Amino acid sequence: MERQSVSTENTGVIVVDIQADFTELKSGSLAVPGTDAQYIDAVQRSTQQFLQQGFCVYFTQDWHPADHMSFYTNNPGTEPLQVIEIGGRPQVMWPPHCVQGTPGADIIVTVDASAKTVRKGTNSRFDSYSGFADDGGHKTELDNLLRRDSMQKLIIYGLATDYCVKATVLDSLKSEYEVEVALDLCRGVSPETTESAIREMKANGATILGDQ
Ligand code: VGL
Ligand code: ZN
Repeated sequence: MERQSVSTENTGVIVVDIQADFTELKSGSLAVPGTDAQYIDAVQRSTQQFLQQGFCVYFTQDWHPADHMSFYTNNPGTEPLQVIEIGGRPQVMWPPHCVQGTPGADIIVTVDASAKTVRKGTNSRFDSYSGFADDGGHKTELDNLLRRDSMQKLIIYGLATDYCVKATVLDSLKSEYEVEVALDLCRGVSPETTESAIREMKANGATILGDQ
């Protein structure tokens, strides 16, 4: 399909948050619908193929301290998925997930060859859906890595379409990368927010592969 026509030169692949806690396969605490063995296999195979074709691959990893502000358990009186305001921003109350050093935080696709992993959400005071920076504006090393590797185009997929994939795509576009979203390798938390995420990514200039 179209994906094969993309030149490996200057094109990076960003695999967003393929972690145990986000999957049904691993009975994760924040399992995204449709993240069964078949889905993880497809991500595994595609990612390995991209590497074999010579693309640079970057993994993002949600990596929260146990006292992270996005966990409903750290905000007394709140329930999972409730939206509250923190620091003037809406914040979804998530079940505890991807706690640093726990099995739930593991990236569950394995590739041979070199791929870089960028951790995010490491500051307990700020959430970070984007692989580039957290809600407080603190940058990760992702943009520096991509520039060091002379990347201009990005192929992005993973979890979840409506949160971390969307935020990473929008920040990529802001940083003037050309972006293709491999939608068949993405799954969303809810149908409504996934639909609007796709519209928003498109409206901001992303090419959506595998869209109807
Ligand atoms: C994510 C909710 C909370 C994601 C991360 O990877 O999309 N969603 N933390
Ligand atoms: Zn998180």
